[in-house]
Amino acid sequence: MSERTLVLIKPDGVARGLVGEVVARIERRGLKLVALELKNVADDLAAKHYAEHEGKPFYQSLLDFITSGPLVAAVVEGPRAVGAFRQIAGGTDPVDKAAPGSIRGDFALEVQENIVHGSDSAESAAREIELWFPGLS
Ligand code: RTP
Ligand code: MG
Repeated sequence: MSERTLVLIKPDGVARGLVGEVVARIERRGLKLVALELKNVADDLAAKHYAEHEGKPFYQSLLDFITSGPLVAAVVEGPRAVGAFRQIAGGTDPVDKAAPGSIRGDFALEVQENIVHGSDSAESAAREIELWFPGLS
């Protein structure tokens, strides 16, 4: 059964010219793009997106980072898209958790500047897709 997930290519990924690389990996896996947009993110959207992290020590730094420059937001669709993209992305910490061959394991060194976001469950995906692409059919 097909599902959807929200992918962000974070400002570090865009600044480093990794948009094509990330999109190629998504498509190579067999997942389909159903929405794609370059965006400058307002503070309130960033805060809603990362609401689950409010109160954590890295929260303000994370909001500053995610609003620091343009990012690419995308909706990606396919069988088991949520888990498949998390696998392509690799673990949150690019050195201790992300395997070589994953996006983070290949391109990142720091836990915050880790190139991509992917929804962590079907429920998160539904919430995040409505936040970033309201009314997408
Ligand atoms: P994401 O939400 O961006 O897909 O990443 P994730 O599920 O792998 O990790 P999550 O725990 O949701 O954390 C969200 C983002 O916050 C930054 N972070 N910094 N300094 C820190 O200890 C720390 N921990 C997390 C990362 O950018 C992480 O992707
Ligand atoms: Mg997360």
